Amino acid sequence: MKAVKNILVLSMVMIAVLAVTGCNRGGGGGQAASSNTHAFVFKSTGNPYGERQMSGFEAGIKEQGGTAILRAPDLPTAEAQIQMIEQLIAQKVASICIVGNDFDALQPVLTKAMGQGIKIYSLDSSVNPASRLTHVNQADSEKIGVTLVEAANDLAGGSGEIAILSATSQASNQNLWIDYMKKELAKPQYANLNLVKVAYGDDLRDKSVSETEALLLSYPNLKVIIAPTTVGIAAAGKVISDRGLIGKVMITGLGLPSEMAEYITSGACPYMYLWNPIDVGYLGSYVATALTGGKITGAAGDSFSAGRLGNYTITAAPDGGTEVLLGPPFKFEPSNINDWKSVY
Ligand code: RAM
Repeated sequence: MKAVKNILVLSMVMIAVLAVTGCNRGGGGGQAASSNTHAFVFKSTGNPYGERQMSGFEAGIKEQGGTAILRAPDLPTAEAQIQMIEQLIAQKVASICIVGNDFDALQPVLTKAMGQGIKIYSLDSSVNPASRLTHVNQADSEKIGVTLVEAANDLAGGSGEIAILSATSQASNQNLWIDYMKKELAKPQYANLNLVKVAYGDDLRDKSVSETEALLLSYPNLKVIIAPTTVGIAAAGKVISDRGLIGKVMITGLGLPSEMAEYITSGACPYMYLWNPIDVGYLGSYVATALTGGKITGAAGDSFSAGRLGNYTITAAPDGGTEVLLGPPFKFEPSNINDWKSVY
């Protein structure tokens, strides 16, 4: 009897923990949340980059005495995120941080949320300016595009076929970076670099593997794959390594050091870039409380303090909205990758 009681008590504690942390398992709609409950909706489950962003967000909210609700749909679609946001509106959360699966499609549900006093901002993958108060941008978007073209040019030796392996075709962060890559590639100094295809692995491991294989099959002379997604670059690194193509086809892009260390060391990916995804989420948590606490409205010029990261000022974003910029991207290469692979 005592054992049964213990199990019951344990189950109740676990249910309480799940309700607090959100996860995707508990916390259905309808319950009233406190004014200090802040939600984070990522693109999809099973993405280690997203998990790190969420852990930074949760740590930041907790350190400010609030409650974090973490959500992500099984597949990276706007429809699934719309359902989640409807639930969060019913739960009366104070703020929602959205990593958008579409730039425009979430506008009706996000404006509905804002109409009910919920502070909405995007992070990582932006939603359109009418759907948000501000956006937390991990790094300057143009700089990312330019840097990745410079890297591809360097690895290709100034000429030949290159391809891009992206996330979903609707991902606004990847699409913006790709637009800047195309603008850069149009410059005369890249006249001998030929972008043959933009493929979409949807930030799903298996699809990213099969899209890489299809690229290799269709373009036997391919020299470089740029993957501006951590899921895509890790999948491409694996395919290149498994097929013995190290040195023939080179990978670069945006990757997690923990997933890419072996490919950077082997030369499959001579170098790549990223920022600290834990810090992106942590910065988001301070945007949440600055908005709900009335310290900022999301307008350009607003300043706030972001805990251990210091002070930030909101600036005008290229899309006509506003944004908060975390900082410059960092280059990972053989000489430093071992220092970072256990950090994120
Ligand atoms: C993937 C996601 C995410 C992006 C990183 C670089 O994990 O698409 O949105 O910022 O890559």
